[in-house]
Amino acid sequence: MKTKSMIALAIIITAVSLAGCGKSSTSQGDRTANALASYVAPGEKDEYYLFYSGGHSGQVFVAGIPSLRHIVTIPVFAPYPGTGYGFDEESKKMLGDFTWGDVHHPALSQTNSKYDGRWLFVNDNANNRIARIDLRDFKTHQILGPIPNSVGNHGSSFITENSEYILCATRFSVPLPKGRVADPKDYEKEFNGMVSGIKVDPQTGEMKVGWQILTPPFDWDLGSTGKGPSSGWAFWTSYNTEMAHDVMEVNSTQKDRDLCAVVNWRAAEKAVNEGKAQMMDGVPIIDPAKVPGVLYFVPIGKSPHGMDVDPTGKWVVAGGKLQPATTVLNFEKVQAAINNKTFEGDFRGIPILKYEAVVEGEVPVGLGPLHTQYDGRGFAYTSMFIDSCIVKWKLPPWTDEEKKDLNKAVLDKVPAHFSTGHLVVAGSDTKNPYGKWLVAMNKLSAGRHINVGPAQPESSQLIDISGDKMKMIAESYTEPEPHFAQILKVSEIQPAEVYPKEENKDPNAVWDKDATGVTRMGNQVVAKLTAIRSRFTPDRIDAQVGDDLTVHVTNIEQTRDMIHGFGLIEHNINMVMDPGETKTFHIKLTKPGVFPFYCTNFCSALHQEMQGYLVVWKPGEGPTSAGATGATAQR
Ligand code: RUQ
Ligand code: CUA
Repeated sequence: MKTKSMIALAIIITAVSLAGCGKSSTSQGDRTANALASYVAPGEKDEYYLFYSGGHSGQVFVAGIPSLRHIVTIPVFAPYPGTGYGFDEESKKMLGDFTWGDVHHPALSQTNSKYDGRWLFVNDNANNRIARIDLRDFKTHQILGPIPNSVGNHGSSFITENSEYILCATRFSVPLPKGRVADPKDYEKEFNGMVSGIKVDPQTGEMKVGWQILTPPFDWDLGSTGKGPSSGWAFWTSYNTEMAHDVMEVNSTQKDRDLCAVVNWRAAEKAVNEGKAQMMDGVPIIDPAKVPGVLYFVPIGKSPHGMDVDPTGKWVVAGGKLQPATTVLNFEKVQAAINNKTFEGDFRGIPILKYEAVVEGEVPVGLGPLHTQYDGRGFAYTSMFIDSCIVKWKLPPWTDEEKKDLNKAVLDKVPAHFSTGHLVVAGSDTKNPYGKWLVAMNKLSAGRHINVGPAQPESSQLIDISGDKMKMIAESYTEPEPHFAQILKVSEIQPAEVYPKEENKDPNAVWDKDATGVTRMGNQVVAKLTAIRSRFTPDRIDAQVGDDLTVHVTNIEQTRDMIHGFGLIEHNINMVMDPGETKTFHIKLTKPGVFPFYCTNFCSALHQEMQGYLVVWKPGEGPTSAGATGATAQR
């Protein structure tokens, strides 16, 4: 979203008036009331989880609401020594060849358009992946991708009403399939974008690529999925309907309207089942020009960004980045226009719905509207990047007076600091939002915090939306860089307290001293250890230079939060095992020496004593026979 021109514009405007929506002043009485509203006293707990995407940190941050305190980081696309993520074999395999990702839009799993508390899905814009976090343990359990024929997985991850699919659209177009090369000068002819349906297993949450819809080379932007009357549909804005390939900030902003996508995903699924797809790189691809009814376009002004379906499923609101208004589509009119073929032409065989036939109105919310959220009481809240504020406005149906002048539908503005990107209202994308809280995720904090040098943190602000007027309550800072977020009521999930011993299916788990030890087969050395306060058993591993060493560590605690780590000196290894968990690492031993290993997670009064030795003998030296090396541990 941070295009140079918008940043430049924002900086200019920020300099002129730091608060585009007027000044906020807080009286002593308000300060006290606001402090109390977000105060969670020692020993008390927050009411909601806030799951922030972590942007190019590759992670997901969990904070509490109303305190806005950061509680935990869930590593997803980048190693995180804090939980040992990316060091053991399983998480290393999930990360593949990548050590970072760009997380944008988290989506909680839904059943019947309500959060069902099972999974959180997040997309990686950079390496075209989707990850699944299980809310039972707040850990990443699957990373799917890179998705074939998909480049720039930004318009993602939008979940359907019953978590049937994660829907994704490409930000970038390239010659397809991946690996084919063409000159960007031939962009219009040779490049394509794609909409992907990622199928989610209803029992396990396991994702696989279902099908894809080939699109013209527009840059797809943000989207959302339908419900109620728009059930089975999904929507994306686009920028670059101009199909420019260079000097984008000028060349892709020529037209007053860009074409947004209206996708019938159930029709796409049906077409694939009926054999109407062609395979490309192992995926069934639908050409929407040949399969009518799957894709339609609708023109929206100008370089739009967010496109958000309201809780009733009737209104779809697009933010016009470069137009000072949000455009409200009426899905019933969209449906009628499709049925009556009220088109204003086509683009490469894809019908373009007539703008006047499907738009309910353009609401003059102000400068730089990006994303819109809903409280379920008929009100919409739009983030304003340039005006730096949140605008509350009324959804249709509008009175005649409001229709004549939609300024009258704009009800309230509250300044945000500064340049708001996404915002989230609790439960906005469900059919029954919780309402009450809104969090503005601001791109600039502009020194509102203690000085931390040239780079400044991102700012988040908590706004109470329960009354007629919005109330700015609190602010906090995060690491780079929250984009979207999801809010879930704490009482709706019951995360596990430990991994029960009987559920540990790892074939290399050991629970008894007798099963621990070190064995050798040729140059393969395998150590099976237990960890419990405050010792590893065995606490000595002997091997030789040139050996392949595999170490399995089982934390045999069954007490919550009794976590042990396994850090190995000078070998870049740090595993962390939760109670009942087994983890494995594998290394080739290349240097002789005695390398202490130790518990990295402070676990007990004798945590420091929780240590042992990896003795790497020179070739031909030291104990080599099976069974000999673990003997010292069997005390
Ligand atoms: S984008 S600031 Cu990645 Cu969600 Cu709109
Ligand atoms: Cu175990 Cu520290």
